[in-house]
Amino acid sequence: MGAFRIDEADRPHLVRLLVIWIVLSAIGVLAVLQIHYPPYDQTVQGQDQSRTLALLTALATPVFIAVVMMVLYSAVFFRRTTPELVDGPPMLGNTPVQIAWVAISAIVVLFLAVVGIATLASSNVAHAVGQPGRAIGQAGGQTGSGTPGGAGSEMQVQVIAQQWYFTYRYADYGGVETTHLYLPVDRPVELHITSIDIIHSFWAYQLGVKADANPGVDNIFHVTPQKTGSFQVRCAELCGLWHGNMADSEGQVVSQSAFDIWIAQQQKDFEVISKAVPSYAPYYFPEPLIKGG
Ligand SMILES: [Cu+2]
Repeated sequence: MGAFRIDEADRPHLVRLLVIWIVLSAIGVLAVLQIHYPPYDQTVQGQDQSRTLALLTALATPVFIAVVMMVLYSAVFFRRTTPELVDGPPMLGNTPVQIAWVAISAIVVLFLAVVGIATLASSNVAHAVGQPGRAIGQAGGQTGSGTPGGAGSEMQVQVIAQQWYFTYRYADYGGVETTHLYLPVDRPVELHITSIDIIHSFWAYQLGVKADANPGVDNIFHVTPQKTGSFQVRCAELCGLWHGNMADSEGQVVSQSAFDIWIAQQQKDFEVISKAVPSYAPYYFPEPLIKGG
C-alpha cells in the first residue's frame, strides 16, 4: 500500500511544516488568549460568554494557521518553475491524512459539544437552586401567572419595549415603572422582556443579554451582575423611524444600598404615573389587539 508511505522527497517539507505549525500555533494561541473578549465580566453570564469566545478562538487559531501556512508554503516551495503549463502528478488520496483530519475534526467537535452541554446544564442548575422560599415546582417554570415577586431571591425586572424607548417595571417593588434600568450588584435578576407595540430587541451589551422583545410574549433571561458600573442599552431590531433613539440609553449596576435608595425615589417619583399605567402583567398587547379582543 503505497498510500501509507510518505515519499522520501516530501519528508523534509513535512518536518519543516510541522515545526513551523507547532511554533506558530503556540504563539498564536497564547496571543489570542491575551485578548479581552466582549461582553467582558460585568455579569456572571457575560463572563461565561467571554470565556466561550476565548475558547472558540483558541481552538480555531491552529486551524487558521495551518491553512494560511500551507497556502504560503506552497506558493514559495511548490511554485511552478517552467514557463509551460503542465499538469502535476495525479493525487489519488492519502489514507493517513484522511484518517487524521476526520479524527481531529471529530475530536474538536465532540469536545465542544461536551463543553456546550455542560455549560447549559450548569446554568440551568444554577437557576433552579438557591431560591429559598420558592417551591421546587415553580423554580424552573415561567412566572407568568400575573403574580410576580414573591419570596424568591431572584429579583424580577420587566423590560418593556415600545416605539421608541425602553421602560422597566420592578415587580418586587409594587410594579413601579421607571425609565432607567438599575440593578443591584451580586443579586440574581430574572429579566422579563416584552413589547407593547411591535418587535424590538433588548440588547444590554455588557450584561451579555440580547433578547427579542415581542408583544404578547414574556421572554425570560437570567443575569447576575458581579461588577458595579454602567452598561449600554440599545434596541437591536429596526423598529421604525426613531429606532436610533433607542441606542442612547445607559443602565447602572450599583450596590444594594444605593439601589434601595434609588428604587424608593422611583416609587415616589412615578407614584402618580404608576396609577395610570396598566397593572402589572406578564405581557401586554398593543391597542388594536386590545380593542379587537
Ligand atoms: Cu426598537
